[in-house]
Amino acid sequence: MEKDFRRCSFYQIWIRSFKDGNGDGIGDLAGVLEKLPYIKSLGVDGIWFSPIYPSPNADYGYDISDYRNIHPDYGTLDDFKKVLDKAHELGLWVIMDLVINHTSDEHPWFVESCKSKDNPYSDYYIWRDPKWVEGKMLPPNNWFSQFEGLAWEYCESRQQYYLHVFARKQPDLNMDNPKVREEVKSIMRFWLDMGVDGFREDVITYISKQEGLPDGLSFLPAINGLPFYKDGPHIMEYLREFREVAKEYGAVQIGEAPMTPVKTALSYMSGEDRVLDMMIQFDTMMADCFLTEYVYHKFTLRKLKRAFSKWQTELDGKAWNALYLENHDHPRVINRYGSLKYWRESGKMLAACYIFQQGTPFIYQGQEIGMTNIRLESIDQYLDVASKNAYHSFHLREKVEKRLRRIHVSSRDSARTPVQWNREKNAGFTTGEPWFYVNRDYKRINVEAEEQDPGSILNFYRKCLALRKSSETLIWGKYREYFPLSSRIYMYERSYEGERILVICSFSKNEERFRFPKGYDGPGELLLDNYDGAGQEKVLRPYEVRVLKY
Ligand SMILES: [Ca+2]
Repeated sequence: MEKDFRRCSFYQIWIRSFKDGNGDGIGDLAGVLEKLPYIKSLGVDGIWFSPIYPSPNADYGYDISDYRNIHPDYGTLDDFKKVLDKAHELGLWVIMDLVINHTSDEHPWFVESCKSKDNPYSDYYIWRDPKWVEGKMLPPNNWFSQFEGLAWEYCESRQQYYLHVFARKQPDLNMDNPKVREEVKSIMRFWLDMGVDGFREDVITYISKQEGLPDGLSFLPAINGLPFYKDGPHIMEYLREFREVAKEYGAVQIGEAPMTPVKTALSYMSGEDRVLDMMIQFDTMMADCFLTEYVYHKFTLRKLKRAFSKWQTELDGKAWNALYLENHDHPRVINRYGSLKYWRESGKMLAACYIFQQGTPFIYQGQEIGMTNIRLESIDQYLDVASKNAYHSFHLREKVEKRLRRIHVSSRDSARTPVQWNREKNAGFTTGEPWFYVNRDYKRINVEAEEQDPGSILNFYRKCLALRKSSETLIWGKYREYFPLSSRIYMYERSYEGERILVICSFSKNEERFRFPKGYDGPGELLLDNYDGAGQEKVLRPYEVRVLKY
């Protein structure tokens, strides 16, 4: 199957909340199999599965205890093969999540590694002796974990600490050990031999740690070790080894790259000898927060536009963008960058504002129907380790209601509520008791209702993807932003072989006057908009989007 990933678009499945096929309240592969025709109907070309491997779920699948199997909650390897075959039959690629910065602490490698300093797995993880200061035992350095407390956990049987950049139950692998890299390649081959089409590689830029593991700046919570484990000294070597395997199979590789500047990203994914095909940057997720969603500030369009345009222009002609506004790590985008009052209008505008940029669009489950953040009443109802930690670590002097409001706008759990399929009990997600809360808005926001409504957000996503697919300009065209200083309107052009397409997006709750850029006289041919009936030529209605061809 010769496909160009640059022409493709992908649908991300976070399986636990996608669709339950056997009534136990947990999404599974039977549910995915049932919904493959729906996914195909969106007009996407492939699926990215967030981890579906056995996992104790300390970080919902991103803590893997067996790389060569399927979590029993989700089915069996045979069930997976059925999904894979059916997806291929429908012309859909299947991309697996490759989580190799760390494993679960319940992975047999780690269980063995803990036992002694001289067993076959003793050097699979990053073990260090304690530091003794005035008779007191301290961790080897001052790094914080990104999820909870310090980045080190003591292990009695080895009398040593192990490193965990994320949760305690996610020990970091020692990628400097060639045996570990052989394991990674063997895992890749296992899935590629089965027929999967590529990998989305979790925090792949963290896998090479700086020698000596030096102390970080102690006043930076959560990320003080970052300079010493991000884009580390041997990262290119290691990624080249993995690339060799991917190349044998023609597999696509998408690297997750938190806090990676665009210049660094280019070093990974430009040129023929690139080690990654695309990278998932975080800049465009930061328009209403600082570094992480848990440090909220008011949404500013100019910050979003700067991030969009930076990646669009810097990668142009050199590398290829992965475009997204939602995934399992971020709250719902309508709550963030759109408006609940103008739910339908802003949901559609947000779709068009990114899908028509240069790059490969990713759509996260539920995004295509405009799912919104869930509002839970107490912190105990939230399940995500990072949300709980943020609640218990930051803004402790504020009232409970205010702290909960912060979690409501920032929690990853909002992306993890069951997909709303219809207006029946549990939104049609399960016939049993759902494992997590269903958003109360499901009677209004669900797939079935939106299927029947030609003006729905769902059908708008279909139109966007179909339009992109049919237009060489929207796939290959050069990107140019107009009026970058506007704080209410985002306007960009894609141009290719004499054709120009202008995308005009309002991020305002009010009507906004606008003018066309120099060189544009008149409204062109309207390819797509999100209101019934034409408005005034030079006034945008709230959250209006127009896609115009010249
Ligand atoms: Ca199930």
